[in-house]
Amino acid sequence: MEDTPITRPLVVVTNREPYVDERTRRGIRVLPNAGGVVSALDPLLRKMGGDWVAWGSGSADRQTAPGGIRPVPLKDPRYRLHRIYLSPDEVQGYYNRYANQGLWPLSHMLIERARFSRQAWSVYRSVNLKFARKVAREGAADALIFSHDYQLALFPSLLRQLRPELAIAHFWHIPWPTFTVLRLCPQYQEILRGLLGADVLGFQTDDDVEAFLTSVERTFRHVLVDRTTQQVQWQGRTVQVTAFPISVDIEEIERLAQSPRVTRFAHGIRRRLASGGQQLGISVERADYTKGIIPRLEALREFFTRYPHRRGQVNFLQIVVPTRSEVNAYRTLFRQVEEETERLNREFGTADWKPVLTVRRSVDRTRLTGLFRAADFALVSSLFDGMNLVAKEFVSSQIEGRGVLLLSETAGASQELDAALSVNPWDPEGFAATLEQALSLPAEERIRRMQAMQKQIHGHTLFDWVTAILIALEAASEHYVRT
Ligand code: ADQ
Repeated sequence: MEDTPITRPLVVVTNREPYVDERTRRGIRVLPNAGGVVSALDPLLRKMGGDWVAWGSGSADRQTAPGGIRPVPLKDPRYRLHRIYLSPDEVQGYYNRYANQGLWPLSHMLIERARFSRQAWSVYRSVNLKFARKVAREGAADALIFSHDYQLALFPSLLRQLRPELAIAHFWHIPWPTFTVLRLCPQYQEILRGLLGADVLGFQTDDDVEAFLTSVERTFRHVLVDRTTQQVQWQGRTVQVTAFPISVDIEEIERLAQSPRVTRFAHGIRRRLASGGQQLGISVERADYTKGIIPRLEALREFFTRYPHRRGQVNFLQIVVPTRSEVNAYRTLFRQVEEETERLNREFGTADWKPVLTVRRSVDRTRLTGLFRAADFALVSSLFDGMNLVAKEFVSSQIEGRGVLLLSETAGASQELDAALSVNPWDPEGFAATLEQALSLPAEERIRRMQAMQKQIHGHTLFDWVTAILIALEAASEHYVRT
């Protein structure tokens, strides 16, 4: 990556670690965590050096981290990964229960799925404290602390209590719920107090910022909230609350999309799934109920019913990777997706055509980019989504510009990618009609829309995102009087 304007030491704090070391029969295997946050922060830390604090979840994690510190990379280290080890009870209470069964559905406003308990809350709190103590012990006085997401909502204020002078930015990757929904969480006041320990609080969209500021105003009547500057006066400090929409490394994706390997793969896929006038559609996600997979299958049923001439003309490839399988709701969803897909295929499929093909695992970057490049359309049907990086990855991979993006109105990405065709996952008939419109779009129109979205992403890359947050943090932390 290009030169970074950040000069102070950086400490990144996340729930998931960037590299998991797993014991296998053939020795230790390093599994990189391929999510968007890691791909933004790992190159930055490799360049700047620094520290990353995260839960050490791999079976060989202790072995590769003497004294809890694992150099990254192992040979020729550039930064230090500090691992926090959690007991099975801690993982259950903090991660599976409070974070994933409580805050996750609540933030996505799927309240009937949310479950809270005081017992899980107390584990959540104690694990957040464990993270805060670790950083408090080791963070340099001038460090920039950059913590993340709903698993660590209490971390900023817990760290602030231990080390009041530290500069802390916290980024919330998922939607912020409306106050009416937020207050259903029995601990919502503590969650707000926890986050307000930061100097900079980042959200994906202006709507999230607005919802957060409203929550603060409604909860703490005497606290000053300035809508113009997006600042909250909190316990003698100023908290800057701003939207920093996360993005992708579009240059890297374009390079990969143009590589001979991806080109060969993409051509092969088109020969198999998009020949003779057929169009190839794609969806990629973790099997999560927020992604609207079942509503999308309903929309496809509607589509093949209303537009029978499209039968045999569309191949739809859904790539769903199982996720959070310790949580019941996720196992059930994965089964439902299988059942619904089979039903659809039985209903419309013929001897030589299946409307929906399923890949049930994680796909490597080369293949994923090849599939995105080869596709004629992508369906992003989230019920609610903080941003949705898949939408941006699809656009970045589309070097021929043949693809059409159908994007849920309620995904954060829809606020930036306005040349996509928007769909409402709750409206199967409308969704089906928009898909029909997409398939009929002339080539020039597709290219025009795609180029507009690519231009937008080039102007707001993943590195712009990191840099903007850290610059805001440097600026914000100069304001208050250090104690
Ligand atoms: P997620 O809910 O995980 O992220 P998303 O933003 O789409 O959703 O990111 C998923 C990432 O995993 C993408 O990079 C995607 O390519 C990859 N991925 C998904 N399925 C895959 C598969 N089968 N094989 C390989 N890779 C796969 C959360 C929030 C989002 C927010 C991000 C980042 O829920 O709203 O955009 O964090 O802030």
